[in-house]
Amino acid sequence: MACMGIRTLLLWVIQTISTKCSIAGRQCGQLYTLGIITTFGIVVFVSTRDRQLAAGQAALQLLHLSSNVHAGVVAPFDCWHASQAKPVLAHEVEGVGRPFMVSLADLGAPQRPNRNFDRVAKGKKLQKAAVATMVQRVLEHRLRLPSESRAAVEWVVDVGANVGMATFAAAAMGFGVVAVEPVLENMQRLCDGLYFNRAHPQMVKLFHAALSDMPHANLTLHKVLGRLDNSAVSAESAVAAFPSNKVEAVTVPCTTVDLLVHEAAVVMLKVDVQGHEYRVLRGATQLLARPAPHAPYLVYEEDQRLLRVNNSSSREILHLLQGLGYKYCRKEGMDRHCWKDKFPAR
Ligand SMILES: *[C@@H]1O[C@H](CO)[C@@H](O)[C@H](O)[C@H]1NC(C)=O
Ligand SMILES: *[C@@H]1O[C@H](CO)[C@@H](O)[C@H](O)[C@H]1NC(C)=O
Ligand SMILES: CC(=O)N[C@H]1CO[C@H](CO)[C@@H](O)[C@@H]1O
Repeated sequence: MACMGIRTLLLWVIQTISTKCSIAGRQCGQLYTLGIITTFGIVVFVSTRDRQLAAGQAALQLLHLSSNVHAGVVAPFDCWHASQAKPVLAHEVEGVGRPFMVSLADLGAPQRPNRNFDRVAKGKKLQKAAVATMVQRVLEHRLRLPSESRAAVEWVVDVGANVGMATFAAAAMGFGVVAVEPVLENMQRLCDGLYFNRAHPQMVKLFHAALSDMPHANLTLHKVLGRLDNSAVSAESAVAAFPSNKVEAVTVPCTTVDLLVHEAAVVMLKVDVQGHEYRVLRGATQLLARPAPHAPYLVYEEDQRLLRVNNSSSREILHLLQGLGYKYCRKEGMDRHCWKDKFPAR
C-alpha cells in the first residue's frame, strides 16, 4: 500500500515537472530536479519493498571468501569515498527472472533523452535486458547442481561491466561478482547499483581498471563522449563503434584476469571490451586452462569489425580457446559462448 502511494505521488511530481520543462527548449535545469526527486522516490520505493536479493544469504558466507579474490596490483574501487554521480536515474530491469536495479550513465542529450528516461517517467521498467537474461539463464544451471559440487561462493567475472546489467543480474542470484570497468562515470553507476541492490561490497567487488595480458601496466583507453557505455582500447575501435562522436583518452591501471581472481571459484567469465577481447583472454589463460568442471563458462563479444580494427580476429580467439580445452563454442547474436564438456550449457 505504502509503495502505491509513493509511486503515484512520484508520477504526479514527474508529470508536473515534465510539462513545465520543455525537453526541446533550454530550461532543462529542471531535469536535475527531476533526477534528484526520482532518486529519492526510488530509494523510498525500494526500501519499502520486500526484496530478497540473496545478499542476506551471501553475507553468511563472507567469512570464507575474503582472500578468494585478491586485488593484485589494482585496488578495489572505494565507492564510499568516490564522488556521487548525479542526477541518478535508476530503476528495476524488465523481464528477468530475478529482478535487480541499474543506474544509467547515459541520460542522453536534452534534445534526445535516453529512451529509458521516458519509460521511468511513465512508471515502466528499464529495457535492454538481453545481457541480464543471458547471464541469469547461464547461471540457473549452476543453481540446479547439487550443493556438494558447488563452491561456498561462486564468482562471476564481468570484464567491461559498464553500469552493471550483468553484474547485478548475477549478484541478484547470490553469486559473487568481480566487475572491472575503466570508465569512471560507469564506475559511479556501479556504486549506485551496490546501494540500490543492497549488494554486499565483499560479494560485488568493483575495480576501476582495464584488463589485458599485461600483469602490471597502465593502459590508455578512448571513451566516446556522450556514449559512456562504450570505450575502446584503440581510438580506431572507439570511432569504429560510434563514428559521429568525440573521443577522449583516459589512462587506467591494467592487470590480468588471472592476477585478479587468483584461485577463486569462477563459474562464468564475461568479456565485452570493444575489440580487446583477445588480450583479455590471454591474460586469463590460467583460469581458462582449469579442468572442465572448474573452468568458467565463457561469454565474449565477437564483433568482427571491432576485432579487425584492433588487429585481431575471431579465429585467433577461437584458436586460443581450443588450445585451452574449450571444445564447444556457439555464436549468439554478437556474443560467442564457449564451454568445456562438463558444463551443462543448455
Ligand atoms: C601508472 O601511472 C601511475 C600514475 O601516473 C604511476 O604512478 C605508475 O607507476 C604507473 N604504473 C606503471 C606500471 O607504469
Ligand atoms: C597486425 O598483425 C599482423 C599479423 O599478426 C602483424 O604482422 C602486423 O604487424 C600487426 N599490425 C599492427 C599495427 O600491430
Ligand atoms: C590482438 C591485437 O592485435 N590486439 C591489439 C589491439 O590494440 C592494441 C592497441 O592498439 C594493440 O596493442 C594490440 O596488439
